[in-house]
Amino acid sequence: FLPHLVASMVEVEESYIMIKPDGVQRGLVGEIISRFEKKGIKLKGLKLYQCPTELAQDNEHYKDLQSKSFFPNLIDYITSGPVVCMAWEGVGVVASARKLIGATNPLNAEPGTIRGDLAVQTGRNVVHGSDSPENGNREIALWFKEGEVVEWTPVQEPWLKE
Ligand code: IDP
Ligand code: MG
Repeated sequence: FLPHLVASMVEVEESYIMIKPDGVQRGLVGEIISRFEKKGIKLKGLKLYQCPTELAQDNEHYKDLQSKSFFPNLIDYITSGPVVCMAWEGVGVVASARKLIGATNPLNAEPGTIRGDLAVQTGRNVVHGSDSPENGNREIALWFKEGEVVEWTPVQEPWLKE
């Protein structure tokens, strides 16, 4: 395939991005949102939310991590203060958001990524991003209520897509 053909096959996806309590407490909300905004993806949902402990424990969100030794700490961490819940849409947004976020362990995250620039520990890695388009849809449905995700057309769209 020619690169432009491959690029045109990547689909419009949704990613659930969440600024974790450390990002909010450290005053990094604007900095983190601006990195996604500048990339040219579309913000469709945004709210500050205090996640209740019961919800975090039963929540489908971290279901695959329930058996891990760090799970209780993860629940304490994620419920320790408000988080910023976001829904972002764009072509290939799931993978591109993960690249902007960087590796799970901030010590392995490249400079220029959010975790590489702004964090030092896996247990305080400031931001979450969906790991597949399926999980993007699933997590947005989990964290947002009906009517909280907005469909709209940014005026800059012709300047982002040819
Ligand atoms: P990801 O956030 O990069 O997708 P996952 O493996 O899905 O990484 O883990 C989810 C979250 O669980 C991580 O972002 C981190 O906050 C926490 N976590 C993962 N592994 C560890 C660990 O070994 N110690 C403490 N926290 C961890
Ligand atoms: Mg993950």
